[in-house]
Amino acid sequence: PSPEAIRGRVLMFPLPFQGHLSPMLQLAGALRARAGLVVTVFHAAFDAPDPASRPPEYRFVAVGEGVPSADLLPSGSDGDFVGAVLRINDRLREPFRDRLRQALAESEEDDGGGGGARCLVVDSNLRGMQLVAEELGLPTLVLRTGAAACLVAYLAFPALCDKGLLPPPSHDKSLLDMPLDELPPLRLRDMVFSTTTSHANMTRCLDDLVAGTRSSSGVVFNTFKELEGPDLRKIAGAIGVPVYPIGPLHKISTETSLLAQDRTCLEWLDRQEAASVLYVSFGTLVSIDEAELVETAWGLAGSQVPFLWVVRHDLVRSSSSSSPRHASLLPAGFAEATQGRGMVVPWAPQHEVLGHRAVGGFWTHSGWNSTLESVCEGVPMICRPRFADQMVNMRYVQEVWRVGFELEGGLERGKIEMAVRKLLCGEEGREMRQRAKDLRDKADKCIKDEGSSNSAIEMLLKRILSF
Ligand code: U2F
Repeated sequence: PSPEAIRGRVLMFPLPFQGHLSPMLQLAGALRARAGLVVTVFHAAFDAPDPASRPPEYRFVAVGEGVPSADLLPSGSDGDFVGAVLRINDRLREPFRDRLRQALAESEEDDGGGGGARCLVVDSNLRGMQLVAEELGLPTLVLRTGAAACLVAYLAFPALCDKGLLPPPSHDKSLLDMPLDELPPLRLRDMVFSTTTSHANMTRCLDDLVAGTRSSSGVVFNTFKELEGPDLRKIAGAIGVPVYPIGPLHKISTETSLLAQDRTCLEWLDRQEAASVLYVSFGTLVSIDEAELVETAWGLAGSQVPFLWVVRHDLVRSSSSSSPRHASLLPAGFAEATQGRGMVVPWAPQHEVLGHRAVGGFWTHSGWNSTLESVCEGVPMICRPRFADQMVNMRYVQEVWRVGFELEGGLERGKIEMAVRKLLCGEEGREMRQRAKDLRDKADKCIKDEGSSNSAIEMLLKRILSF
């Protein structure tokens, strides 16, 4: 829109990880297209989105240039993301105050009659930034990049601690499989969000997250009512602020990938039969060790199923810090054994891959974006969750929506072969695919004119324009 049509500016602060940044930028795209709102995106200095892929009309503001990334990011091979979230909040809060003051002054001047900065949309993990905005009198909205189911689980965390169930008592491992009557279909083990974070840090992180949702002017969810209606209603009752389920965000707004995609895999998919290919990706943060990589490779080879496998440059956690951490670690003989039937890429155009007619299944780590993207294309899943909300997502995929199943036990080639064949070649897999397609149809409807997500966006825009 021309400057005259600008109806204000929305400030955004995503958590500086791809799976959080993408939905925030998709939300930015939707606000821009639907209501002529312009955006300023604050980002940790170490995570500057590539200038070539920044939409030209957005402002990007780096925060904390002097703070070394090593002080913020998860350290070591075990990836303590909760620790990283706490450090990002602690270390970037002061630098953000200055940047925000400056941005508020600038938007008054630059956005003409547009009404200036209306609010800050903050990732739900960035309570520190939200407090700064509140101090400066700016309304805040919270973006939850996970499922509604995940927030329901987070809300139940303190009560399970009070009951002495979390952290799980070490004397009785069988308790881990205990179903939680108040949280079906979750078990106690699904509430162990991290094995690398102290209980004190986990508690602090979740307390902050819940406090942030409660003190906000509303919570935006990348989900839709037809998928998670009961949990969305529970949340609305529990947190007492408006809830806006406007997903699937990747379907209402396109945003260019921040990483270079290997698009040759789409041509390769064009040559494969319908619903024959397994797509394999473990998202942006999960890593595996060298032995697991070898088992995965031979499991895929042994399944005899065509596959497209994303091996990120940092997927493999190496035992020695000096050894290479990329696809060259694939076992000798693997390329020959899978020639013509398998393709390995460092980063795929995932939305297009999942939407390709040749893809019949997705082996995922059950990150929420991947889960939702799979559901939206009618693709059933093999799930291998590792941490955070991924176990919760897996339980809903398996028990509630019944569009996939967990790969149980460790990564072991025989189990992988069986799981892949069950999903791609068996009757159970076919049924899961059918249920996934039913969900896809619901997802398609919810973003149309009378759809639930479309109405939620209208409500959200009204809210933003009222600030
Ligand atoms: C964190 O999840 P991740 O970022 O590890 O995983 P996803 O939520 O599944 O998001 C991965 C995104 O990266 C894209 C893919 C998803 O949008 O389409 N992608 C791609 O474009 N090309 C590729 O080759 C591979 C992936 C966290 F670990 C999870 O527990 C959370 O659920 C999640 C959201 O909060 O963030």
